[in-house]
Amino acid sequence: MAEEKKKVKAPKLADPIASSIDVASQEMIARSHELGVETIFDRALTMKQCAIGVQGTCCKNCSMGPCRLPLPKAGIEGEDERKGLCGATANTIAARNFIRMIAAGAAAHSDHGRGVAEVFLSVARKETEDYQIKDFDKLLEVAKYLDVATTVEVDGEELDRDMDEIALETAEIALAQWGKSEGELLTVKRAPKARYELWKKMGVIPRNIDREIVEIMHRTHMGVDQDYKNLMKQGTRAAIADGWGGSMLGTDLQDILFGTPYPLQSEANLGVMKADHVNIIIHGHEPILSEMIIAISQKQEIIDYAKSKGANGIQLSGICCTANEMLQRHGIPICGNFLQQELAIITGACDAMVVDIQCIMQNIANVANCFHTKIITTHPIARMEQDTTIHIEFDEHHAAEDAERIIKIAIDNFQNRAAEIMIPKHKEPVVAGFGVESTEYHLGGSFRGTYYTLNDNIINGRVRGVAGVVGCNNARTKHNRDHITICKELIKNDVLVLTTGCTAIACATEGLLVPEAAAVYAGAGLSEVCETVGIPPILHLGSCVDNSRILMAATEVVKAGGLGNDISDWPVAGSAPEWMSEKAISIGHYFVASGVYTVFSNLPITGAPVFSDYICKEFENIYGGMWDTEQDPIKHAHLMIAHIDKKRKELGIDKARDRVMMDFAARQAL
Ligand code: SF4
Ligand code: MSK
Repeated sequence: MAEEKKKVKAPKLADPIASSIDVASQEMIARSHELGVETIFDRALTMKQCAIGVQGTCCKNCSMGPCRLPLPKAGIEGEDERKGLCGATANTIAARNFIRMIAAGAAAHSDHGRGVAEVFLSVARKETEDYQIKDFDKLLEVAKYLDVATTVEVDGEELDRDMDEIALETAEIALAQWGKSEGELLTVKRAPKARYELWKKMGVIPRNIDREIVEIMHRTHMGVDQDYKNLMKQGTRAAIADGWGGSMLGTDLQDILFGTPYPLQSEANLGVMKADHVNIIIHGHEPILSEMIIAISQKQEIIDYAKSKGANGIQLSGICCTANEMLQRHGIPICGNFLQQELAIITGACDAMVVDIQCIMQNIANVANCFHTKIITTHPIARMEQDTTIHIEFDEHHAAEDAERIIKIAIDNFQNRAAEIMIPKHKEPVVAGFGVESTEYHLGGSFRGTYYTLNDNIINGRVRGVAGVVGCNNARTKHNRDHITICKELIKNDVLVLTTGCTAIACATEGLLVPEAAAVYAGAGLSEVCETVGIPPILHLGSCVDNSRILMAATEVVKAGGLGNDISDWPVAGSAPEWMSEKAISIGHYFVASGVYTVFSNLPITGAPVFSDYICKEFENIYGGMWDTEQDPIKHAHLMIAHIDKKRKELGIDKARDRVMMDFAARQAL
């Protein structure tokens, strides 16, 4: 009886308008309520954050804890006497937690990179025919920085070396970067000389990729490293191993295997799904999977098979970074970013969501159970416990076969759709696929490709500076609001934006990744440059691992001259406004270690003010880059602009912004 009297509480439902700035997402959140399907937007109302965890001062590194050291409401007066059972201070705990996030993020990126290196080695050994080398120029470039000879001397004559030999040696040396027993990570030498020398002086050159991650886990174990500065030294070394190692190799080897991206056109947002097609959404990170699905889905017999089941064709689209990978190399449309993964299923038109690794919410399996959607996991390290999901392990040795099986499951499932589907109409055109090479080409042309044109426009003030705006969505923030507000504010103030990850997808769905956006949103100087060269004011540079493209673009600017000797000298800033993943902390920290002033919406360090001051202030004196936090998106953008202006002043180019408009002769010169 007592139970009967219990009132059943109505679940709290998220307000669609308050949850996202994206109309397609708002429509789908409302639709989820009509259908009674719970999403992350609803859960964010009931699941509250831990007040101590957000301060970064909860330690659970041994079973005497968790020890919780929140900052007292009144602040700390005099000595900070807070201690865990073992005596660990708030600074030690916050630093240990922070670098464990770096370790997890670096591990995720680097393991992704390792997977690509292994496939590359299989290709070089000719163990698989499903993948081939697509970009031989890139192979030669990578071979060079891995110290692989590209020529041989025969009878005193220098001849080109056999490509198969170069590929094999490059693959072996690339893979060795993860675990070699001596020497240093070869890729870090790609940084500007001054940066490399600084890292050497500070003792933060990585020895190999895996070791730096393992050492973080050791040093943060109970009773090991108890000095927040020394802990951050290791955090810095691991972050460099990620950005200039695992991620950089991941990007470069993907370019070798799947092609270096060049600008192309496509569309973005949930509206790219087609009611009369088999919709296959690929979600995750590794293009090893998506490349093969793209190739097989374009085969005539597969299209005919889809037609035999009543569909008009196959529509592929992507969520999260796989979306960026498929977009930048093939123009496959983007379905959405991190917070749209459940919403794509709620359309009722997703016949299969194929996932690999990272950023896949476990709840998609529950949402899929309310529809006909098949969730197909493909990676041995990322399975789901729900028995309604299907696991098809993807392997480079039988990749084409696996891809065909996956696509056929989706096609067969087309007939199981319920009558009522609802796909939002909204989608925007997008131009994506910018990289170090294509930017050089755009700015200098094929015969005199150079970054000098960009430098010149920074020096003359048409382009005030460059910002890398990257990272995730976060259900604690209105979906896409901060990405868009910050990016618009930056371009309005003549700052050219380079973007990757879920920020890039937010910009795509907002219509900011087309050249026409320059005239509408960019300041006069930036818009002149964009219109003359024919580029958008925000350049899509790919996925999360492709943040290494931003590092290399920054290095090319230094090499082109006129803006100092190091990345920390020129007007550049970084941001991740809606971050949630540990990968973002690793990315942010390799930006900082590379000399970039980097602003996040918040960081789990506020409970340890001394440690916080160390990475948010003192770090600039050491590395020329530092962390900062700001939640208000307009203030956030202006912190970046203020830093850009500070660097312009230091370079003595601050007066150049009082310039005249570009005349015809200047346009011709450009
Ligand atoms: Fe507490 Fe120290 Fe154990 Fe952390 S390591 S849980 S601070 S006793
Ligand atoms: S997918 S890491 S939510 S960017 Fe790279 Fe998006 Fe962040 Fe995942």
